[in-house]
Amino acid sequence: ENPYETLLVTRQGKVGLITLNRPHALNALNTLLISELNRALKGFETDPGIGAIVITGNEKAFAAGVDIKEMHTKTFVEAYGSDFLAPFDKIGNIRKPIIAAVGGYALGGGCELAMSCDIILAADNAVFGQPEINLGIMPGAGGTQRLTRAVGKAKAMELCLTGRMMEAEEAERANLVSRIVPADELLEEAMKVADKIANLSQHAVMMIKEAINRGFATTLAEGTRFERGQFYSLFATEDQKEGMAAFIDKRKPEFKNR
Ligand code: CO8
Repeated sequence: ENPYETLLVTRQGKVGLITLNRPHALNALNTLLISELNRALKGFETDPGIGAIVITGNEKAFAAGVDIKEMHTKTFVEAYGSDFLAPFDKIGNIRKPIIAAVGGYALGGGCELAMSCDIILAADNAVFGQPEINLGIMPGAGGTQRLTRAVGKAKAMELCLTGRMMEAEEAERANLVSRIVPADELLEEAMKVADKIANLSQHAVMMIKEAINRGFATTLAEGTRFERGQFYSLFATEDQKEGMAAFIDKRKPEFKNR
């Protein structure tokens, strides 16, 4: 039984699958959805049987932004006082890899949600954009920052300042997405990638995620130093011994997350 109102949450093997489920509103992110998303992510994060997470929407929309109908009457005092976007940041605290499988619209907060994930796989019908400027506001969940780091200043400026939307092909050329797959194969492909990751050594997986993210948040020298420490520490795991022994013995490794 599904305990969520705005999500469908299931698992396949070691992969947790979260499907945003407000199709009548193009999966607009309302307060309930964001809090349920945090709850579902936390559940998978603390579940030792889960090694990777996929977030997806439907064919028409990944998510068309924060729910404008819920947000439009807010005053500055309410917005600032309640810090209503704060729960959004918690997605960044999840240590297991998260794949965004994006079909259709990923706009505003929807694009920001995808960019908060670790890998974006795009269906060939995906559309990305930060159209907030058309509403008289600006991106508020990392759009001006993560988009710029992904696609560079000129394109991020153009997209954020004009609200122009970008189709999958342009998004791939601009390095926003890792690759494009046919829309009807999107979920299957995302699950395959997640399953591959979930069956590797989870210490190494989580440390890679952490090191790449550390590099985004700091300098090259600092990031490299951090990486080196993490690298050495993996020699304390049984999985490193197993992985290397299996290579030498010409067999498949059996990782035990120890
Ligand atoms: N909020 C609320 N409802 C929405 C949203 C949204 N963001 N997007 C679509 N809907 C609703 C529509 O109102 C419509 O509802 P109804 O049937 O009751 O009229 C239904 O979804 C279907 O949408 P459309 O009829 O508009 O579908 P179209 O195919 O004609 O158009 C579009 C699709 C182009 C995607 C269009 O719906 C659109 O422009 N949507 C708004 C996109 C947008 O401006 N997004 C940015 C929102 S602001 C934001 O995200 C702020 C981020 C700040 C930080 C976030 C932190 C979490």
